[in-house]
Amino acid sequence: MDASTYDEFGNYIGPELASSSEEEEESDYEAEAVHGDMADGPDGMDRMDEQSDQEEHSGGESGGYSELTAMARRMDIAQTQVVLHEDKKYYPDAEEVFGPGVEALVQEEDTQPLTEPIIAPIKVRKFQVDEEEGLPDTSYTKEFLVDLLGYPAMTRNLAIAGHLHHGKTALVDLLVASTHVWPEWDKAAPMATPTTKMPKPSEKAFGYTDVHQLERQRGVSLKAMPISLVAQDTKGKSYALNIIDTPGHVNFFDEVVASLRLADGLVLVVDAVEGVMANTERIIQAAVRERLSITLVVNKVDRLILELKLPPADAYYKLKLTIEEVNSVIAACPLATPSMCLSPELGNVCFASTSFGWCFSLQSFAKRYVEEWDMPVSPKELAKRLWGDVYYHPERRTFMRKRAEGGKEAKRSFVHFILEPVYKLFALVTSEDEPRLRPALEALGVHLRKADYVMDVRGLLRRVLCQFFGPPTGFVDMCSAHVKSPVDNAAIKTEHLYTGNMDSEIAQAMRSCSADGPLVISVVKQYPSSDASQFYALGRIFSGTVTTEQAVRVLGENYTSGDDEDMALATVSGAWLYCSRYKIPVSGLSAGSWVLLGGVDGSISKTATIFDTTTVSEDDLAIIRPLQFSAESVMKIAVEPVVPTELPKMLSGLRKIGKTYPLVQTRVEESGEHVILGTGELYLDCIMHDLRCMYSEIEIKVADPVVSFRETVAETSALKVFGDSPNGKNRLTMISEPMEKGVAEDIESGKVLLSWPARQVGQFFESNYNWDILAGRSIWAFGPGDCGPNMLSDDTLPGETNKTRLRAVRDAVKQGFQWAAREGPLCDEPMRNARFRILSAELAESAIHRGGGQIIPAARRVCYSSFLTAEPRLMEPVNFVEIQAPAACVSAVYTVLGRRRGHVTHDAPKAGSPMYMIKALIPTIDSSGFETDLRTYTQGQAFCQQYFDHWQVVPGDPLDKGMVLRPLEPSSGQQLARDFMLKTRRRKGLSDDVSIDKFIDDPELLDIVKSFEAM
Ligand SMILES: Nc1nc2c(ncn2[C@@H]2O[C@H](COP(=O)(O)OP(=O)(O)OP(=O)(O)O)[C@@H](O)[C@H]2O)c(=O)[nH]1
Ligand SMILES: [Mg+2]
Repeated sequence: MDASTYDEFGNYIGPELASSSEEEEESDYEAEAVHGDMADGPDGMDRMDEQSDQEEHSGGESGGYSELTAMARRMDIAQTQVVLHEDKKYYPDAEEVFGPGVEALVQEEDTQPLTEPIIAPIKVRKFQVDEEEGLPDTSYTKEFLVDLLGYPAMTRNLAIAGHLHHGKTALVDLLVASTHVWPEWDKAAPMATPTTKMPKPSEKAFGYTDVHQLERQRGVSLKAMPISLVAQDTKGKSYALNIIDTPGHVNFFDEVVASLRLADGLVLVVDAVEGVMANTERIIQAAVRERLSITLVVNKVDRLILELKLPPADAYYKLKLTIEEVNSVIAACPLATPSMCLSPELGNVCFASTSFGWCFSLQSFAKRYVEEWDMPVSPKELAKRLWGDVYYHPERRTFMRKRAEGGKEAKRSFVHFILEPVYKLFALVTSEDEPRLRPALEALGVHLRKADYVMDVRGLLRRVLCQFFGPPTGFVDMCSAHVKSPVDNAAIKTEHLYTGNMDSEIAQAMRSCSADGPLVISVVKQYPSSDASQFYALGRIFSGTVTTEQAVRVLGENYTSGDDEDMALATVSGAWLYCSRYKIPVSGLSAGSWVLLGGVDGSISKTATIFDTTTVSEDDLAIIRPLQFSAESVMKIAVEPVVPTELPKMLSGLRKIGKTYPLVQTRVEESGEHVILGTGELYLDCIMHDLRCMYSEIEIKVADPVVSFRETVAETSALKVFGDSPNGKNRLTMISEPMEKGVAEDIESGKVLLSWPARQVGQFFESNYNWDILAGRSIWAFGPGDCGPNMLSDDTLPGETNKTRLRAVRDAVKQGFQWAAREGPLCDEPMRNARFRILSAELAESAIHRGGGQIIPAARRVCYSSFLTAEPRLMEPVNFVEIQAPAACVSAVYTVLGRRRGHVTHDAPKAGSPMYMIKALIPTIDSSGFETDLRTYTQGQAFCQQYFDHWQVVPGDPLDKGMVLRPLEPSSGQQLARDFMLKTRRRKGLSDDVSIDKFIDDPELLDIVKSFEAM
């Protein structure tokens, strides 16, 4: 033993002894292996055999043996080596169990709530009904429809509108059922009117255009939905109809306004029993404003027969009355012309009972007679004699204007030829059973299956009437004759809507509805996909042809030629014809059609104008006017996510809400509160549904609904107030006063515009309000915005004020005024009906001392101080309510209204119906819950519709500190103004009191103002 190879403790420290130790191990292993094999018995023998087999196979004895031994050795090492506790493996890892690519997470505690499944099922997000099997079968080919749309003269763009539940969707259903394979319609029986009988679920037929989840749950249309189809008139000529079915609920009037923008003609649907209602009037007014032709469908004629049980002669009077009511509303519109008058013999009125599947015009009915009786007159000539005071004398077989002839009374031709046969058909089907009914029907050319005869009477009636009247060709006649085609209407629409130069190439192409001109599309609405993940834009092509993959410019509502911030470039990713439940993909569509575009919605918030990028130069661009609603969003709710970290989700949801609801406004208040402004309770309810379920899927807290207010002045400022700029080198003196009644409304409705030459503005005020011509000319601004109901005018005298300097700071003063008008001093709400007059201005000599930074705040402060010295008042919105109730409930209606500060303005029975019509005004803040209250008090017999009507001054002085407000007690009378102001201020995080000290620096002036206040 070599001592140098060992240390003092006897451990070996010499060179490695690899070979010898390996040999030793090897020999040990051999011995063990042999030993082990022997001990294994028959098994061991088997293994030996296998080994020898393998060896033979591998072809080398020594090689195979050494491999085997190496393996055995490794196993042995694995078995004998010491493994640390932490390296020990007790369980297989995830990869061994589940395969490669699986990640296993180990969590100390359960982070998932028990209510959530560990492996959640895949969620299908679907919020609207689509055709399940792609495109449905139709009586025409889709290619034919698209080709026909290429001929604008053969196209009609129609908006179907009317009061709530007057049967608009059912009218569209009738057109769909006559052109589409629609099993749902065939199965469903017509429902009884909702007031008389609740339908069984199996009977329930959903409108083809009611596709939104909520529309089906509530049985009311909420969104305007388009459909394009081909229909034939009485001569068999095909027309491509682009139809948009609009909601009838007053809260969704914005959808109607957007639809009217797309259309060339309005198809007004009126219930024959209810007649003209509040929303019918508003729709007519909006259509006249949009310069559309109006046609009428008097619907639910069956109610006169089955419900009111009127004799045919009285039914004629009721129908006539309904048409006259519509005519009188049209005639009352300022822009209406006598040519808009409606009458069945002119062909612009149809009669229908859409749930029983028929709709006819006099001409289509006359055609039946002419064909069946082989009459020697044209249907048009006969139709002229079927309405009005024309009587048919059967003995003489002539039509006469005189009722009695030779002592015999003749029947009115409409009653004789139309109503009586229809009544007889109703009587026949409802009273006879199959053995007698079948031959009678066969004689009329109505052939039914055996199964049809065992249906309930409503179902059978519909089968019979559907076959008897056939497809609604009379309706197509009416639309083709009385609604202008997109080519014929192009000039009117362009002149009415286009804001650009009317002599430009674009305007010329739009006027001629040219398919080869530059592309111009007016986008009015956006629709979410059925899973609400993306948006499509629906628009009308004014000129040019849109194709997929086309590069376009999208101009928003704020685009002007000087400010192109609101313009974006986009590529059309897809173009479709939108048919509510299905979309027909098209490679291109040309002027006059409606198109649904994909890929362009990114920058669109409400409406937009689309131009192509190639043919039009940027200087020629101008937008198509944004929608003008006569309604206003005054009801307000504040929203907040339950989990604060989910705020971004809510904000993105709010953006999407803004895209799909034309009139909704969302904004953040100074206090950080997110508020949504809508037109009414149902509107806000639907928004909350969409926000919670479709667009954000989070829990959201909602505050009680409140309303927005306006701030105004009741008197002229008590004294001239002045305000200094921060550097003390400029001084503006102003007074504030209320404007005459009607000025604010004229400004808002655009009857007077500041873009007019000053002389014209002066003349407007001179002729309408008896103003001095100079007073009109000195108007500087309306505000807030271009059409805000407040005014700033320059009443300085040239001798006292340096006019040149004042003109130089004009923009800054206007900005200060705009700011003040947007956020009033009482509770940060916009001002209304206030006129600010600049009486004098002392301005710094050098321009540097009178920059925007000095003048804007000074102008704002002096607006505020003059406002506060002019008896400031709060204004609240007031709703118009129309209530329909049976006579017995009228007193209950008065009681409910009385408890909510409402008062009745009109109360009379509705002619030709058992109902009473009550018209009333009710402050919007007290209107939430009114409908429920009314139903409760009248056992569900009264129906109401309400919409914003006007602004009204709240009683009381909001600044009167003497008013004692008791917490938890409702305020009344003169306390209201202060109560509303304080509550609004608190909600917005403002201090309780409005102090004028903030706006007046000069101590002397302040003393005088305070002494006035104390008086
Ligand atoms: N008696 C009768 N009832 C009808 C007729 N047409 C529709 N209805 C019923 O009137 C109710 C409303 O029909 P819709 O077609 O949804 O009416 P709408 O005008 O589209 O309603 P909104 O869009 O919600 O304003 C339904 O209960 C229909 O069954 C009709 O011709 N006669
Ligand atoms: Mg509807």
